[in-house]
Amino acid sequence: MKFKSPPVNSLSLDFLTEFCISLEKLENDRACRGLIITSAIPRVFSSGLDITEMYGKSTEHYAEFWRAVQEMWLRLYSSNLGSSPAGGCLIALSCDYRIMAENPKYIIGLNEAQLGIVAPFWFKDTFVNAVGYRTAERSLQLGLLHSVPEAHQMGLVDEVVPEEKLQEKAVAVVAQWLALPDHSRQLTKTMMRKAVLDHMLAHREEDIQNFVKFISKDSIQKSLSVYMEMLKKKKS
Ligand code: CO8
Repeated sequence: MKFKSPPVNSLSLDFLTEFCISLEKLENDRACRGLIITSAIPRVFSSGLDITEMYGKSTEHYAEFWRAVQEMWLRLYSSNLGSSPAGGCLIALSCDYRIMAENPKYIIGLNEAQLGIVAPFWFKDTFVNAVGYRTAERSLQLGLLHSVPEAHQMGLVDEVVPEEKLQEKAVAVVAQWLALPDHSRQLTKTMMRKAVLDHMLAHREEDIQNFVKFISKDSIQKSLSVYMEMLKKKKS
């Protein structure tokens, strides 16, 4: 699957809805056992959640958007499909294996704190499960975006390859994962991830209410507006 939503593959409500539909179709296709997620846009895998969906909209819209973000994670984190290497942090973290292209400009991380917002508990759990508690704690508190060598060293990405080798490597990794019987791979994955998935499902509605309440606050809307301005200024 190649993300292609210019300019920077922001995860808007439409994008997330289409992503979930495509994922469901692939899950139901018996011929498809593994999925590689990459970007069709040069230089960017995904810029993360579309900030404009969290800014200046109605509480109903915030609730609908947040449900779609939850749905994307629930589907991907529990997906029966095989490995899905890519960049872009939450989506990548929900995959089984992450391959990042070597490039001094590339960055990856959960930078919510930099926007004046807070990574929800299930983003945090997914991150902790990948890199360990202490590393996640520091990275989340500082809202760090890590360079490629740093991300590799801390285990946020599993492998680094030259850009032109990305697809070839991803195909080789999928083949390695699919060499195992599906049922043992899937049951092992469920064993490793079930607690985190169950925890989120048990608190799903509460999490939507929390998001809507938090994002609707004037102070948080102000932080997002300052951040968006900063993004635009950086450009000019
Ligand atoms: N949402 C909406 N618009 C965006 C986003 C985004 N996440 N990222 C970039 N854009 C816009 C830019 O403002 C710019 O718009 P315009 O053309 O109108 O000026 C356009 O996309 C292109 O962006 P750039 O010029 O910055 O493109 P570059 O190629 O130079 O850089 C980057 C690409 C590195 C991706 C850069 O755009 C960037 O750093 N973006 C911000 C990424 C970010 O901070 N994302 C975090 C979003 S929050 C999130 O995902 C989790 C939220 C959890 C919520 C919890 C609440 C409780």
